[in-house]
Amino acid sequence: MKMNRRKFLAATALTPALLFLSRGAVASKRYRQELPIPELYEGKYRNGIKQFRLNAEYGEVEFFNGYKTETLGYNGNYLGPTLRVRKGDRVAIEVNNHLAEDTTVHWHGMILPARMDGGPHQNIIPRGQWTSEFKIIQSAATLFYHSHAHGQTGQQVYRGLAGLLLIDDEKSEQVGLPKDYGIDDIPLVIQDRDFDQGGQFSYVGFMPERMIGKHGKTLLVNGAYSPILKAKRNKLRLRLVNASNARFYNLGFEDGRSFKVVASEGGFLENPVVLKRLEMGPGERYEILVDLSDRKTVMLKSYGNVGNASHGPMGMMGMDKDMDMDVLLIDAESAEKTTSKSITTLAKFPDWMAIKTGNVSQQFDLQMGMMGMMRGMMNRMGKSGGMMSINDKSFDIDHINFSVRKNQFEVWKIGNSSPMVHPFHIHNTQFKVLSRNGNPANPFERGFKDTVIVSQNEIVEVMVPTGPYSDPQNPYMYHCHILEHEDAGMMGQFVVKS
Ligand SMILES: [Cu+2]
Repeated sequence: MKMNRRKFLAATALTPALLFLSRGAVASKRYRQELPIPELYEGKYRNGIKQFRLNAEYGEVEFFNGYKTETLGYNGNYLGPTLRVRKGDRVAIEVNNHLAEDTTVHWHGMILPARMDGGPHQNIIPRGQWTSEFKIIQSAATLFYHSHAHGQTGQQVYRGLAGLLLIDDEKSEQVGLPKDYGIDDIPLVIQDRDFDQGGQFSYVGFMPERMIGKHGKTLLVNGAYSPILKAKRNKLRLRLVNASNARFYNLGFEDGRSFKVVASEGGFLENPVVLKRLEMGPGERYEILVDLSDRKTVMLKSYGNVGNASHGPMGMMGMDKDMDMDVLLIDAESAEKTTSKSITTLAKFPDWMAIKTGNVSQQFDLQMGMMGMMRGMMNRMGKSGGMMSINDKSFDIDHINFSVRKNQFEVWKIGNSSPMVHPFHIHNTQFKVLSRNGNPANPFERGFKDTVIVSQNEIVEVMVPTGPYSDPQNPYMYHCHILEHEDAGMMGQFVVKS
C-alpha cells in the first residue's frame, strides 16, 4: 500500500522524478562509469607561501548519455580540485569569480581569521577576485570548500561549487593508514541530484522542497552516477564527504561487512570504531577503512529511513521513506594484497572533560515555526525571510548575534524544537560532542567535529574551542547545514574578541 501511494505521488506531482525513474532503469543497464578522482592540487610554493588559484566557472557535464547538464565548477566543469596542504603551511588561495552572480568560497572546518573564512561577508562580485591567506594550524583532516553566498548557497553548491581540502601532518604520514591518493586513499563526495526532462539539474521544483531541503533521487559520487571503483589494493581508506544539500545517508556495505571509522571532520579518532552502518548528515565527513581481502565485489549503499526521509514533514508526505540508494560498486578482484598492521591508537586527545569551563556559554534552539514554514514555502527566491530561525531570529547579515573571547573553551547547548533533524555547523572550530540528551555521544563522534546532527527534541552539548584569532568586526557563522535551511535563515553569526 505504501509503495502504491508513493508511486502515485511520483506520477502525479513529480514529473522530473518520473523521468528519472525511467532513465534510471536504462542507466542501470549501461556500462558503469569508473569513479572519477578529483585532481590533486598542491599549489606553487613561492616566497614561503603555497599559492593556489580557483576560478568559479560555468561548465557542462554529460552525467547521462546524450544529456549535457549545465553545471558550475572550480577550475573545471563540476566540483573542484582537491587542495592538499600540510600543517604549518602558509597558504594563499586566489579566487576568481567568472560567474554572472555573486559567490564566496568557504573553507569548511578550517580554523582561520574571520575575514579569510569565505562566509557571506567575503562576497566576490562577478569578475571579482578575493584572496584568502592563512596558516594551517590544525591537525590532518578531510576538509572541504564550497560556496557560502548570501541566500544562494543551496543553488550554487547544487550546481557544483564544492571541492575537497586535505590537511596532512606528521601523524597522518606515520600512522600507517593507506595514504596514496586515488590508489588506496579514495575521496567520495556524495551528492543527490534531480534532473529535468532536458537533462538539466532541477533544484527546488515544488514548494515543500524549500522547507524540507532539496532531496534528489539520483546519487552522484565525485560527480558520476552510480560509478564503479576497481580497487587497486585490498585495504582502502574511503574519505566520505556528505556534500549533499539536505539528504542524510545511512552508509553500509550490501554484504553486511563491517568497516572501521578512523576519522571525523577534525581528524583522527583516538581509536578506530567498528561499524556496519554509519549515518551522515550534510556537511559531515568520516574516514573509514574497508578490508577487501576476500576480493569480492561489493556495493556501498545508503539505506533508507534516515534523517528527514524517515520522519518529520518529509516522512509525513511519504517521500523517499524507505529508499535505498547505490553509492559505489567496489570491484576487488584485482586488488593487490598489502600487509598492514592493525592500528589500535590513532591519536591521543587532551582530556577536555577535565577543563573547567563553568556553565553553558551559548544556548540555541533550532526552529521552524508554522508561520515561518508557510512563508518559506511561498518564498522560492531563497532570500532570508523568517522561514527558519535560531532562538526566534532568522539570519540578519547586519546583526551580530553574540561574541566570544579567543582561546576559550565554551560549552554550547544546541536544542531542536522543530519537526526535522538538522546538522549544526560552527565555523572556525573543531569541537567535541560532550553529550546527547545527557548521554555520552556515539563512539564514532567522540573525535573532533565541525558539524553535528541534532534530532527533534534532542539537546546536544558540545565543547567549542574559540581559537587563537580575534576580530571585532568580521563574524563567523553557525548554521544548519541543510543548505535550504541556511539560506532561509537558520543561521547566526558571532565575533571573537581578544
Ligand atoms: Cu536544518
